[in-house]
Amino acid sequence: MVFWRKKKNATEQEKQEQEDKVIHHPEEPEIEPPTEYEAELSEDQKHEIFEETEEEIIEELEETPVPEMTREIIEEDEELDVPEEKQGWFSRMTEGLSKSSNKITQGLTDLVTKKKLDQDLLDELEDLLITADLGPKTAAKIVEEFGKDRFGKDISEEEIRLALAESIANILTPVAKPQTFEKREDGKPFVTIVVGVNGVGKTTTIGKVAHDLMIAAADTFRAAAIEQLEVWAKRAGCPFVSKEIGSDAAAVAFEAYEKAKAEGTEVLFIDTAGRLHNKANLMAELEKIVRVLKKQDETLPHAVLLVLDATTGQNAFEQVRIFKEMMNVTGLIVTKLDGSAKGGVVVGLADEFGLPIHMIGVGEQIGDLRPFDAQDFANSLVGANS
Ligand SMILES: Nc1nc2c(ncn2[C@@H]2O[C@H](COP(=O)(O)OP(=O)(O)OP(=O)(O)O)[C@@H](O)[C@H]2O)c(=O)[nH]1
Ligand SMILES: [Mg+2]
Repeated sequence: MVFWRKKKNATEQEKQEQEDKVIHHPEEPEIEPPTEYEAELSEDQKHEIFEETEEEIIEELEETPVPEMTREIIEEDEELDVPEEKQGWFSRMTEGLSKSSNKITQGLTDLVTKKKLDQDLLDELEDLLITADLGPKTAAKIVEEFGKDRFGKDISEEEIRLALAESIANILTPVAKPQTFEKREDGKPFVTIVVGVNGVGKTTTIGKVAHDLMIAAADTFRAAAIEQLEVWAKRAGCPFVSKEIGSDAAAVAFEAYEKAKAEGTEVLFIDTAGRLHNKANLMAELEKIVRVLKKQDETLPHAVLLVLDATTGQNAFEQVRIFKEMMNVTGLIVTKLDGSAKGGVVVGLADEFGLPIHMIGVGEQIGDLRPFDAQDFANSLVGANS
């Protein structure tokens, strides 16, 4: 029998418990592989995890309509007037970011009652940026830069807004790197593993980009998760690899890579579970996927994308730290900026980690996931025009 024993190093244990909380949201039921833990789950949980029918999944997905996008339609779209398309996306992003930008713009209006820039005004501006989730370090840096040449001078709200947009764009520009899926010279598939805690939008994100690629369901914990991805794959018309619930996630990755190679697929996306019980389980599973892929080709995976949910705000920093410890995270995707007043977190993440930000999600439809543009994002966030 195994007894739970307090570790000698209590701080180490506390750290682990803290990290498990970040990995596993406290409101989520604790879920382990069904073979060992099924008996401990309530009927409702069992239904949610194992018995969600295809109809229920489709119904859930249909609440977020997914346009039928074919390669032809995308190419037609690309040939259309670019500025108009860009304008369309910009207004969608601005609308999506409105909760975050309202916080900043309303804060600015309340703040600028005086004309001269003094220390009080700078302090208030710093507080405002902190409440907008940019994080204390980044807020201090922006405010310091802002105050440099302007201290004691007259200042208008518009001037502050433009200066903020510029500072934010300067922070974001080095990390704004749309991911390109160019054909590899060796003719083998470009392999991307998608990781992140539960519910951040991994599966949906893969569904949104899934054109001309193959996707593999290496989240083998829930039947619903596999079916959810299969529905997306069918809609996107791309090949899909999965195994039954409870099977080895690394085996799915292995088989998917073999298949992608044999079929000459250019890009393979591997979805992973976020819903694991603790960091140790998650780490073991992700490490195994990587190990198994590396056996096939030492250069695999070519990318590890960490998906973050903007609504979690400052918690996203902790998630990046933990996942960076576990994997060689090559880039970030930030989702749910539409439902969040915490869009400023993107700026803090860029400043703190310098990891490429490839895409952002401002809604549940395919067109709501787009390459990340620094200047547009900065302008949207502070309510400045493009
Ligand atoms: N509003 C909004 N919702 C989103 C966005 N991206 C994903 N979602 C929704 O977030 C929910 C969770 O998304 P999933 O893709 O299932 O998340 P996941 O990371 O795969 O979750 P697990 O498989 O449980 O780890 C779904 O209802 C999505 O429609 C976004 O950019 N905006
Ligand atoms: Mg998923």
